Amino acid sequence: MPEKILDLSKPVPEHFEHVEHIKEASNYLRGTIVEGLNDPLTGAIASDDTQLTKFHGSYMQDDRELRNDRRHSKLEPAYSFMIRVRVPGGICTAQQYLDMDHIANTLANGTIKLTTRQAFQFHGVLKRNLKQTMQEIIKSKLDSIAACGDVNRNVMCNPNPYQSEVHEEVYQACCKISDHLTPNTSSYYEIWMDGEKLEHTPKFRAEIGNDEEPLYTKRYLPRKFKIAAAIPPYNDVDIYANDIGLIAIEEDGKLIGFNVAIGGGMGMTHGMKETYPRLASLIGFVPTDKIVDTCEKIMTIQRDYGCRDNRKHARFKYTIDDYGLDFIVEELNKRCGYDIQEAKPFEFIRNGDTYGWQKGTNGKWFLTLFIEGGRVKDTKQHKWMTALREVAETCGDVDFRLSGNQNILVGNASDEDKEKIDAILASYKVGEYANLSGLRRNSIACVALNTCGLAMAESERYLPELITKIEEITEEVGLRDDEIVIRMTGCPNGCGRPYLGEIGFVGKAPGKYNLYLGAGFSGERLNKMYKENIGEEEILSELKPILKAYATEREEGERFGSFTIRKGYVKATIEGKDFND
Ligand code: SRM
Ligand code: SF4
Repeated sequence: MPEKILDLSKPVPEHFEHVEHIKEASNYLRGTIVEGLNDPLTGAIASDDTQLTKFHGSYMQDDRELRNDRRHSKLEPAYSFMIRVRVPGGICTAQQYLDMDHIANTLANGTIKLTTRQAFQFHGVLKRNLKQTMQEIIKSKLDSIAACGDVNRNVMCNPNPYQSEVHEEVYQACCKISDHLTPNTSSYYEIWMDGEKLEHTPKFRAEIGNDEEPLYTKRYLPRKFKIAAAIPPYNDVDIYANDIGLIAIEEDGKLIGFNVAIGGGMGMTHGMKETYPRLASLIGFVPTDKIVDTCEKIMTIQRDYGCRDNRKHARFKYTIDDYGLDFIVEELNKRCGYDIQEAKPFEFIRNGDTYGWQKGTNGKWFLTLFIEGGRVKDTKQHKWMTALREVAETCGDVDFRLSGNQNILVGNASDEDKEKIDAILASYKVGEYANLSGLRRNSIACVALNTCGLAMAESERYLPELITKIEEITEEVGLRDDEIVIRMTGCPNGCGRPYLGEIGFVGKAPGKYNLYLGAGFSGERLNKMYKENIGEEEILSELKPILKAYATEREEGERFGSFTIRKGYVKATIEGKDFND
C-alpha cells in the first residue's frame, strides 16, 4: 500500500520544493503581500509573495523587451502584473463585459486577453493599481481567486447552455463543481477588499479570521489542477488535456451523468524525456448527483499522493503513472463509498469552435466570433475593442461568453439585437468568419512574448503571420477551406494545447520551433515531433509536400493528423509515455 506524501502531522520536509514551505508558512496565502503592495520603493513584491499572488489570480511579470536597456541604465526591470479573471462556465453579462473593457483601458495595457480556459486576462497592471483593479473586478461580481496557483482552476464547459437541455444541466454541474472546489481562505477579501465581503460573493465561505481549508489544507495541492466537461459530439474544451475530463452522457434528451477521464496535462520540458504531455485516461461513468463528490475525491487523491519535491513531476498525470491507474481507481472507489461504473458509449467528432449565429432553445440568438490569438484590441485594420464595447452598450440584454479556444460569443440576442450586432461588426470590419481559411479558424496561439516570463519564442504575435504564409500553400493545393487544427506556443508548457494540434509548433529559441504532426481532429490523440528547432523557411518547405500529398492522396473523410500517421511522416502517440519516442 503506497504511503501518502501529504503528512500534516509533520513539518514540511526539508527536501520538498521551496514553494511547499512558502504555502505552509503563508497563513492561508497571505504571506507579506500587503507589506509588498505598500512598499513605494519598488514596482515589485517579494519573491516568495509572487508565489502566493498566483493563488489570488495575479502574476508578477516584466516587459521583456525593456530588460536589457533597463539593466544598462541600472534600473529595476519594468515590473507589472497580469491578472486572470475567473468566469465559471465562461458567461458574463454585458455590464460585466463593459467593466472588463473599462479596467483594460484605464488600469491595464488597453487590451483584453481571452484565454484557452475561458478567462479574461489583463496585462501591464502596475503595482500601485493592483488593488484597485482587483476591487473593480470583485465589484463587477467576478473574481480572480484560484485563477492560478496550486488549486482547482476555472471549470470549463461549453458556454452556451441554450443549445439543449443537456447543455444547461452540464453548465449547472460545472458551476457546482467550481464553487465546491473554490478555496475558502478569507485572505482574498482581507488583502484586496480590506476585509469587506460583498453580498454577491458567497463563494468565499470562510469568515474573516476563519480560514479553514477542509479540501486543500494549508499546504494546498502539489500543483495546478484542471477540470473540463464536454458534450459529445463536440470536444470543444479539449477535455483530455485536463486532470479531470468529464464527458456528458445523455439519455432521452436528459443528462444522466458523466464518463470520467483522469490525468491529462500538456506541460513538458525540452530535453527532459521524463516530462511529457499525457491525455486523460477514461475510468468509468458517474451519475450526475455524484459528480461533485467524485471530482472532490479525485482531487484529494492528488492532494495526498502528488509529488511535492519536484514540481516538474507534480501534476496528477505523473501521480497516475507512478502509482498505476488501478491503484487510483481503487482508492477513488474507497473514498467515494461507491464504485465507479463502466463507461458509457460516446463519440467526439471534432474540437474547436463552430462560428456564426445559432438559435438557442430559448429562441434567442448566439454568435460565436473568431478572435485571433484571443486578443481583443483595436488596431488600424480591426477595431475589436471598440466593436465589442459598442455591442455591449447598444444591446444591454445580451451576454458575453468565452470559449475554451480564445474566442467570444455574444449570447441571448433578440432578432432586433441580432441585426444591430451584425451592423456594428460590419461597420468596424470585424467578425467576417466566413472568409477565414480552415487553418486560421482552427488556430490557437498562447500569449508568449512580450509578457510571459517563460516564453522562448514568439507565439500570439507571430502565428497569424505564419498562417498567412501557410495559406499560400493550402490555397495552391486546394485546401483553403479544409479544417486543420494548428496550434503554437512559445515554450513547451503547452498553454495553447499544442500537442493536440494536427500541426503543432513549440518554441525552442527566438524564431525556432519544434514541429509536431499527427494529433487527432477531436483532441483524442497527441501529436509527435516531426522536425526539431526549425525556422520559418524550413517550416514552410517541410509542410508544403505534406499538404500537397494530403490534398491528393487522402482517403475519404481522412483528417490531416491521421493522414500524416498513415503515410508514415510520424508514428502515432498511443500514450503520454510514448510521446518522446
Ligand atoms: Fe499556462 C504557465 C498563460 C492555459 C500550462 N501560463 C503560464 C504563465 C502563467 C507563465 C508563468 O508561469 O509565468 C502564462 C502567463 C502568460 C501571460 O503573459 O499571460 C500562461 N496559460 C496561459 C494562457 C493565458 C494562455 C493563452 O494564451 O490563453 C492560458 C490561461 C488559461 C486560464 O484562463 O486559466 C493558459 N496553461 C494553459 C493550458 C491549457 C489548458 O489548461 O487547457 C495549459 C496546458 C494544460 C496543462 O495544464 O497541462 C497550460 N501554463 C501551463 C504550464 C505547464 C504546466 C505543467 O504541468 O507543466 C505553465 C508553467 C507552470 O505551471 O510551471 C503555465
Ligand atoms: Fe508562456 Fe509557454 Fe504558456 Fe506560451 S506556453 S504562455 S510561452 S508559459
